Amino acid sequence: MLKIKHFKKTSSINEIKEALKSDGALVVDNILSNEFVKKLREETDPYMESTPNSEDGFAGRLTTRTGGLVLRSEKCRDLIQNKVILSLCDKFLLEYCERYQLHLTQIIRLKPGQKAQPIHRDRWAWGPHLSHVEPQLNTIWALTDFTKTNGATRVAVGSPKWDDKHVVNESEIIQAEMSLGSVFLYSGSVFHGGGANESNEDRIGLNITYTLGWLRQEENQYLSTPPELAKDLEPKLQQLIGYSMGQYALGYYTPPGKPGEHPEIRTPEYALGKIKGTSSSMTTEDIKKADPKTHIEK
Ligand SMILES: O=C(O)CCC(=O)C(=O)O
Ligand SMILES: [Fe+2]
Repeated sequence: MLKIKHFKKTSSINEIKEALKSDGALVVDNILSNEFVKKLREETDPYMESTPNSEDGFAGRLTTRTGGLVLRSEKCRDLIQNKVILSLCDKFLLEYCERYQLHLTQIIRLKPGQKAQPIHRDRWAWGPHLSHVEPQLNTIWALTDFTKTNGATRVAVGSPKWDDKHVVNESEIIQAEMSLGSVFLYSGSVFHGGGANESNEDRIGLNITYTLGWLRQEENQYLSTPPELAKDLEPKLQQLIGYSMGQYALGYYTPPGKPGEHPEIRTPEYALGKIKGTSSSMTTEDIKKADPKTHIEK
């Protein structure tokens, strides 16, 4: 019988990582208190309520999707930096990159009557090019209970290695039921989709996702959180949203201006008014590769 593994916030990160790798999806139960979720809802509900329904069948015509949450919600900023999730990102994503980054923040509200979303892999956002790496770690924080009837996410447990052309059968799908304050974790490679909301209430989840530092982010964080606003965020968050080098050579810029007005070739931190921003967070390996002398055989 199909089963989604459930963990506690105190479970071993290695065990959670192994489940994420093999099954592609799992639930960590009851991480957030009701009080935390209430505060988060107070911050974000006004934005959610004024969001119109999405306009296509994939995003959901009875679904609202509300983004830009780095600036809109302090509690969302806390969740982006949640210690359990970031420790898992360290183990799960650093296999394929030197730094990972925030991919998107989005409140997904399935209204009553919303049909099930087509089954897909989130890594298809980049097309079919990434079957050889795991590009993504995803969370959906339950801001309401997620039940079979209100549209708990449908997932093909164990599907990360299936061929892209696999046509997923109903018998391969199970729903990620969880209570408010729990989090559904899934990879970029697992087949999944939002469920059908056959209840009378909204199903609300906060989707926060992370990706490799050398890939393009789904939500353009530099436009959602421009430098003049990003400069007041905590350093860890600035780094996660992209105001840091992706790895050696990825993400530098030259400030615009008259000849000689600004220095050349700065790291993104410079745009936040930081004095740092002159070196490119090179790793030892990168330096070796960059210096031809290190390739001379002794
Ligand atoms: O809302 C959900 O349960 C999943 C949504 C999803 O997979 C997506 O929009 O890519
Ligand atoms: Fe998805």
